[in-house]
Amino acid sequence: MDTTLREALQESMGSISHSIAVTAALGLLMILGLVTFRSVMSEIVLPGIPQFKGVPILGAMPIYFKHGMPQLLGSLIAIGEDGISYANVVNNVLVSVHDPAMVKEVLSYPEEIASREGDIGRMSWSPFWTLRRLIGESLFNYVGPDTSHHRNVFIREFNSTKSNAEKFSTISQIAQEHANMLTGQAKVAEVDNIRYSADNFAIALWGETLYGNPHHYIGGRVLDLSETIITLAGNPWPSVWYSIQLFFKMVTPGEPTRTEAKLREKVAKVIEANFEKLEAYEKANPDAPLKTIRNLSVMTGGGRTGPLSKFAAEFTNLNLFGGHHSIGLNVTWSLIELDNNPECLKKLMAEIDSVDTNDFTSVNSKMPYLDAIIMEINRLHPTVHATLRVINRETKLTASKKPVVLKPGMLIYLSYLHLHTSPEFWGPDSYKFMPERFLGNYDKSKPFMSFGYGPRNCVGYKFATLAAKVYLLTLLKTYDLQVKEHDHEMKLGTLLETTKPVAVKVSHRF
Ligand code: HEM
Ligand SMILES: *C1O[C@H](CO)[C@@H](O)[C@H](O)[C@H]1NC(C)=O
Ligand SMILES: *[C@@H]1O[C@H](CO)[C@@H](O)[C@H](O)[C@H]1NC(C)=O
Ligand SMILES: *[C@@H]1O[C@H](CO)[C@@H](O)[C@H](O)[C@H]1NC(C)=O
Repeated sequence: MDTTLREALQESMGSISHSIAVTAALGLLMILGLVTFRSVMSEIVLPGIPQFKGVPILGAMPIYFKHGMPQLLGSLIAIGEDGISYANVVNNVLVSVHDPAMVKEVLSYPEEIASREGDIGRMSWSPFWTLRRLIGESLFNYVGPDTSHHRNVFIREFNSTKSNAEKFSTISQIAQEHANMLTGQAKVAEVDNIRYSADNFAIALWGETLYGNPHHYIGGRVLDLSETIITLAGNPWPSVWYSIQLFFKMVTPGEPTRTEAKLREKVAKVIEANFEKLEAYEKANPDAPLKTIRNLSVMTGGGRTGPLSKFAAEFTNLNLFGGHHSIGLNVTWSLIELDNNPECLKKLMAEIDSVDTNDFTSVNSKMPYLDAIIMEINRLHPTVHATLRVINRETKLTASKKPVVLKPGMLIYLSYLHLHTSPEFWGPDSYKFMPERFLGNYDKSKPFMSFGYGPRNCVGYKFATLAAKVYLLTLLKTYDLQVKEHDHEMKLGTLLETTKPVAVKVSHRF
């Protein structure tokens, strides 16, 4: 974690140092009676299901607060042989569901039964509340009748072959510009962290596609903001502080705290600047096709000029959270694995050199080995490594061997990473990078959900995949890449990160 992030986190904790914050928060919760021995210790809320007890008195709480959800989830998965286990943390019940059939069942629940945030009156610790306080409403937390209309608008814009074909030349052009930037005029360069280059590519791509602003990445403001938002959204502390402030009636349910409001102002500034770019672009190019944010706005009731529709305005904010790092990390992991697996790289280079990579149809549908590599990267290193749902209405988990009744307020955590990598589902080679698994008529019964599953799965799959493919193949076509260190490991933050920067030496191929 870099200093900006740490600062942002500390700011969100009211600038108190970490350990004091932990002690103070625990003390407060105890005093408030929110932590009772009953809830922390051992109340049996799911009879017959393994419960993670953690340490004496405090239960699973220290692990959750100190190490975060991914670590707690690891401990829960380790004890839940039948695909389910749980822990109590303060007055929350965290359930890990990690059997493929059960995961699919939970992700298929209609919103009346489960949603990402749960009931505002109950105010769960779902991190999606934090996300909403930081960026406002978005499709992520929508429930209700507008949802499917909004999903369809996204799908038409980002998940159709036709709209991707229209975006292809922009993607290729931005990818080449950003690849060239790695060395400037030189033949060889040392890149300290290829992830930042890939993130900047993604930011520039969004800037150009949405607003006609390919310089969106310059100054690092967008990268900083989006990193802060992502980190805060995956951290338990904002939820803890929020619940304390709620208790003292210092905030209105759902409204941001003062520090969160400051971050929102920064978000608003970035968006305002982009909107100015869009209007300038539109004035200068009155007959050009609509930029994507305008298109989204028009499709949802906005005008061809002037303010954006509510839907489009929400997406401008959501865009600061999603789509940058996921693409950047993706490319980063691809380079690491290709560097470790030279025979795969060789096959991929043969494919890249044998097709016209300037042609959309070739890239989209005639590069099976590149597709297999992207799939295998998504399997082994799914950027979105976990998600959760909050139970809104009591329901039976029918896919479970033992009877399980999920109750309102329970937080159900689902680890995509576990489903993708456990030898139980993928055999003894499950941790090996083997793109060949995804060639030809491969077995589609294995649990593979890097873009989610069910009614609230990802609406940006095709665009994201195309962008990652094009950037990766542009890098490989332009350079020989040498990843400097060979001991990169996964770090489970909000997204799936690397434990350290990924330095790469790039040398022009020709
Ligand atoms: C590599 C890139 C990406 C990955 C790995 C990814 C992954 C995911 C996953 C796993 C979910 C489901 C989360 C859950 O189950 O709670 C999701 C949802 C979503 N994604 Fe993506 N995504 C990517 C790129 C994009 C892009 C480019 C867009 C832009 C349109 C996008 C927009 C969304 C939205 C709006 C949702 C929520 C949909 C809903 O609630 O109905 N994603 N994404
Ligand atoms: C990488 O991108 C591909 C395609 O965009 C996506 O399917 C995958 O989830 C991403 N994986 C990583 C590790 O970022
Ligand atoms: C918006 O984009 C979609 C998908 O690319 C396209 O079919 C539609 O014609 C565009 N709408 C406008 C108003 O440009
Ligand atoms: C997006 O397209 C892919 C590939 O065609 C498909 O598997 C996926 O279900 C689509 N996603 C949505 C939300 O429509």
